[in-house]
Amino acid sequence: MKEYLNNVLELTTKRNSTEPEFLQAVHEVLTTISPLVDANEERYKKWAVLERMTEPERIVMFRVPWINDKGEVVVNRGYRIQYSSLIGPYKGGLRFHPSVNLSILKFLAFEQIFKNALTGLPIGGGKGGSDFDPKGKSDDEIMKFCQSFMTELYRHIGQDVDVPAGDIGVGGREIGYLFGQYKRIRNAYEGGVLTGKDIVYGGSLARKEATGYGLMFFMREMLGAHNTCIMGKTVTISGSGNVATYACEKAQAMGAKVVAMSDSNGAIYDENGIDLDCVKEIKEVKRGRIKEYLECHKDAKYIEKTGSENPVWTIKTDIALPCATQNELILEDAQTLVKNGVIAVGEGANMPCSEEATKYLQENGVLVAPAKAANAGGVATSAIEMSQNSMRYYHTFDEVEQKLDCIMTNIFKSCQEASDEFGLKDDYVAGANIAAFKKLADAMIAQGVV
Ligand code: NDP
Ligand code: 2IT
Repeated sequence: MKEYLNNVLELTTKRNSTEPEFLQAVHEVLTTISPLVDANEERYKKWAVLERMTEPERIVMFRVPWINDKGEVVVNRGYRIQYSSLIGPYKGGLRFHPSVNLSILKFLAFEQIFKNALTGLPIGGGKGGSDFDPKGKSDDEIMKFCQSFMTELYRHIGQDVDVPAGDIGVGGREIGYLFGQYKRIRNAYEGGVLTGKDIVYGGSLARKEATGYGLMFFMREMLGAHNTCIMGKTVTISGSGNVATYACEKAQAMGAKVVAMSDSNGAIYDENGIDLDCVKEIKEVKRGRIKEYLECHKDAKYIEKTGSENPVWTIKTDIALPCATQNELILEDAQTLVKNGVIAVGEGANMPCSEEATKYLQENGVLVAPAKAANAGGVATSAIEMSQNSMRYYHTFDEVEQKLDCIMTNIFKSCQEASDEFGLKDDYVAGANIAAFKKLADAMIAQGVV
C-alpha cells in the first residue's frame, strides 16, 4: 500500500480513536481500494479525496426528552450524520437501539455513501437514530418519542436536503409517527421527506420487501456467475426483522429451504423449513420473541444465545445470510461455517462480518456478497419511493420489483467488472468498494474543494 493511503489511515485512526466501528469500516474500504488509489494517486492526493471521504460533511446531535407511561421524563440522545451530498440529498435510515452511539452511526453513514453510489440513483449518504430502546414500549411511548425526536430533526431534513428512512427498531409504525409530526410542524405535505411510509399516505409498494428481496436477487446473480443457483440450497438467516423476513420469503420463492432464523435471544432451527407466516405473526403482529415459534412447531428446536457467539452459525448450511447487525459473524463463526461446507455468505445487515471473518471466508473459497452491494435494494427502493412522491404517482408492486431486480443485477455487474479490472477475481467486497469509490471520487473532484 502506498504512502498516501497509509497516511490517511493513520490520520483517521488518530482523529477517531474512540470509534472502533467507524475505523473498522474505513479500514476495510481503504485497504481494498488500494489498487484504485495506486492508479490515481496524484489526482486523489491533489484533491484530498481520501481525507474528505473519511470526514462527514456534518453531524447533528441533540437531546430527545419525552414522557413515559408512568409520567416520568426520559432523556435520550438523537443523532443525524449528514455524511455526503455528492450525488444527491443525504439519504439513509434511522436506528433506534440502546447500543446506538456516534461510532456506530458514523460507520453506517460511511457505508451508506458507497451503497447509495452503487445503486446508480441520485442519493447522497447519511444515517441517524437514537439510543432509545423500543423493546417493551407501548405504542403511546413510541409515538411520544418519535414526536420529540422529529421536533428537533425536522429543521435538518427535507425532501431535497436529507431523507431518513427505517433501520433497526424503525419500521412502518415509527415512520408514520415521524412523518405526522414533520407534516404538522412544516404545515406542508412533503411526501419525499421520509421513505418507508405506509402505502396509504405515499409509501411505495415493495419498499418493505425490498432489502430482503434485493439481497436474494444479488445472491442469484453471484451464484449464477459461478454456475450454480439458489434452488435446492439450504439457507440459514440471522435476525427475524424486516431484512431477514423478506430475504426468507424470496429465498423460499426461489426454491431454497430456509432452516433457521434468530433474534437477539436465540435461534430457531426447523429442519422441515421455516414457516414464515408463523414468524411474521410473531414479529410483525405480536412483536414477540422468536422462541414463540415452538408454540406452533413443536418439532423445531430453539437454541438460546449464551455469551457472544451466535447459535445460528453453528447450523449446517449452503448459504448463510447475516441479516441482524454489525459484527454478528466473527472469525470463529466463519470457521464453523466453512467446516460445515458453506458456499456463499450474503450480507443483508450492514457490516455483519468482521474483517477477519470475511478474509477467512474468501480464502476458503466462499463467495461473499458484501453489504454495500447486497443490501442496497432497500435504499434503492427508497429512491424509487422518492421519485413516485415527486411525480405524485404510484407504481404497481410488479413494476417496483422489476426495477429493483434490474438495479441489483446492475450492482452485481459493477462489482464484478471492478474486481475483474484490477485482477481481484471473485472479490466482490473489493469490487463494490472500488466501483463506488471511483464514482464518488470523480464527483468530488468535479465539484471542487467543498
Ligand atoms: P429490524 O429491527 O427489523 O430487525 C433487526 C433484527 O436483528 C431483529 O431480529 C433483532 O432481534 C436482531 N438484532 C438487532 N440487533 C441485534 C443485536 N445486537 N444482536 C442480535 N440480534 C440483533 O431491523 P432491520 O431488519 O431493518 O435491519 C437489520 C440489519 O439490516 C441492520 O444491520 C440494518 O442496518 C440492515 N439494513 C436494513 C435495511 C432496511 O431497509 N431496513 C436496508 C439495508 C440494511 P431483537 O428483536 O431481539 O433485537
Ligand atoms: O442501511 C440501509 O440502507 C437502510 N437502512 C435503508 C436506508 C433507506 O434510506 O432506505
